[in-house]
Amino acid sequence: MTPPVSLALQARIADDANRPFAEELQAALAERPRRISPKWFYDAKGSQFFDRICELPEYYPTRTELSILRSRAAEIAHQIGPDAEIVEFGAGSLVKIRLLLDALQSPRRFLPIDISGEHLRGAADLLRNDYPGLEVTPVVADYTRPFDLPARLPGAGRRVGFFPGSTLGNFAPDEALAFLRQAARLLRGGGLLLGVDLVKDPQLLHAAYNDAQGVTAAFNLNLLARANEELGTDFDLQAFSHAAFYNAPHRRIEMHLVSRREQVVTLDGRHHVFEEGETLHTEYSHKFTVDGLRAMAARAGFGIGPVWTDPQRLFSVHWLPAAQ
Ligand code: AVJ
Repeated sequence: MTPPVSLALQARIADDANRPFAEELQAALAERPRRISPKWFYDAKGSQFFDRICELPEYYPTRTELSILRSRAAEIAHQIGPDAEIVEFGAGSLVKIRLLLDALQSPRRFLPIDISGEHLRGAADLLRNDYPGLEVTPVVADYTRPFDLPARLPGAGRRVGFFPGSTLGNFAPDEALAFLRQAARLLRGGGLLLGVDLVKDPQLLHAAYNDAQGVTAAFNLNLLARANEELGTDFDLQAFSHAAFYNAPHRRIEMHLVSRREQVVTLDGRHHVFEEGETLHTEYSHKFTVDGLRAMAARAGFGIGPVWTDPQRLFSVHWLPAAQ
């Protein structure tokens, strides 16, 4: 029988789990410009909003990447070779990894890496059922920090990373380079299959992050709702607006939450004044050229392999071999 857990203990457990979010938000509110990592978008509600974004008519990246993976699966599998160990950065979409696994010749092991153990275990269980020959080894880690992988299986083929969805674009440029350097080290002798969004007509980009139904706005504002629920902040959701725009010189969409009036927000007894029009920056979404991405990958220690795009060149999937 599970012993009853007192309310006080439950509250302490919750506090411990929420401390990283509280600390990062406190720091974000104190700095100028105010900036918080987009990783805090993804509580249960935020993940649901993101799933809805992927279905929006304006949001082309998900369906375009899926169409590339579907139509090029055989060529991708040929680059990767037999008996591979697949390392996914983030316990991502089970649709995308299945497309890859279905095309590969006898994949040996799947290692999804995610900061949330719960999310990971769910994803791992679902895959184990459908791929009985595949070993599934979840790794709980923050892949933006240094970490190691379990030893390679004897007789396994290449170790191959999978990083779809243009999540690389969420990093600042120096963070993206650091991530790629770590990936090149972890994947030595194998390679990285990387999906990134491409530079394009700013109007198309703008529409993708300012959808008519307002789902992206709700996704952005949910960060404040989450803080109110988990950390006891007093953000007035009516007093903040979603703002997303294309910063052409930096080739990125920036998402912000803009204060509609002067207001004070309190977190753990500390007061933070927002002037009218002051923002909390919540996300970068960098857009790449094929050559620019390849140049960054080369600096990180990768070789250059084939790139696959859709006919409109909206999105790209790169095979980046990692030196031995
Ligand atoms: C798919 C996580 C990279 O930058 O497009 C979608 C998330 N943000 N709409 C992206 C997102 C706003 C996103 N990532």
